[in-house]
Amino acid sequence: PQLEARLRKAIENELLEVYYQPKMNVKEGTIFGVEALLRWTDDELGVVSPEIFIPIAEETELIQPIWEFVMKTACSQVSIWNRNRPIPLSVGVNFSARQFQEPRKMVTMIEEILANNELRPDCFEIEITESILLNNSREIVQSLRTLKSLGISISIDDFGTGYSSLSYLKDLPIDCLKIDKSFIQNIEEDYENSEIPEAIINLGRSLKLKVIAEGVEKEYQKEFLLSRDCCLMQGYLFSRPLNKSDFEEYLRKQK
Ligand code: G
Ligand code: G
Ligand code: MN
Ligand code: NA
Repeated sequence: PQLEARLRKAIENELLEVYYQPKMNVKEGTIFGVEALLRWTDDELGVVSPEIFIPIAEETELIQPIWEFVMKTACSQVSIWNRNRPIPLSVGVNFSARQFQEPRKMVTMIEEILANNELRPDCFEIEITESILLNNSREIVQSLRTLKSLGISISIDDFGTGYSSLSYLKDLPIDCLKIDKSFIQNIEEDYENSEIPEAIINLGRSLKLKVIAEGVEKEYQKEFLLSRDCCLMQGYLFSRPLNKSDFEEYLRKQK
């Protein structure tokens, strides 16, 4: 309850900030997109991890204003960055199950926010976990199809850690699998423990889905992924999530 009250204050006082982590095409040596990640620095508590406050926000109605804040901030920011780029960046936003309780409202709001910020729908990506799809009500499936028809991409976050069946991969309009970082971090220097990421890469290829590896920290993990022709990566090896100005600096250095 105390944390909830502070979170409420933090939203009012605009203490939440969106950070950006680059998504790399390592083969081409380019950044093709970013993931928006929320950060909260509280006056008294210091930095509070989203792993702590997102679950609290989900239990209350606070997840809605938080989601709208991340959506608006990230979409307007990436739209501005894209003005100076020959190939636009895509932006991935993490969605929680709560958004899918009112799927039609969610779709309307996404359309509105993209239009208001002049962000192309094909530059927008929603990141959802498998658990959201466990409840594949007709309404959710319909809303995913609508999003897809608008040109929006749908990525499965933390792929491989849910306990869901794989049948949804064929039935739903999924574009991309994000290999959970735990699998990538287990890959050792001699490529020991690489069976699961390898299997996910092959699964993605068979189903014609994009596959991105998360949590790449070591050069040899990158080399393993490249050797299996998985070129899309995200992780501290390339960059931590950065605030707006640090990310702009990072973009400048890339040129
Ligand atoms: O960036 P970090 O590793 O601290 O994030 C921890 C967890 O919080 C991750 O599971 C991440 O998906 C989640 N998270 C970060 N930002 C957001 C957000 O804006 N919305 C939601 N729903 N989850 C987020
Ligand atoms: O659950 P989701 O994939 O949305 O959250 C991604 C989380 O992983 C974020 O909290 C982000 O800060 C974190 N992260 C990103 N890259 C790395 C990495 O290379 N190593 C570790 N340990 N965490 C990472
Ligand atoms: Mn994510
Ligand atoms: Na993840």
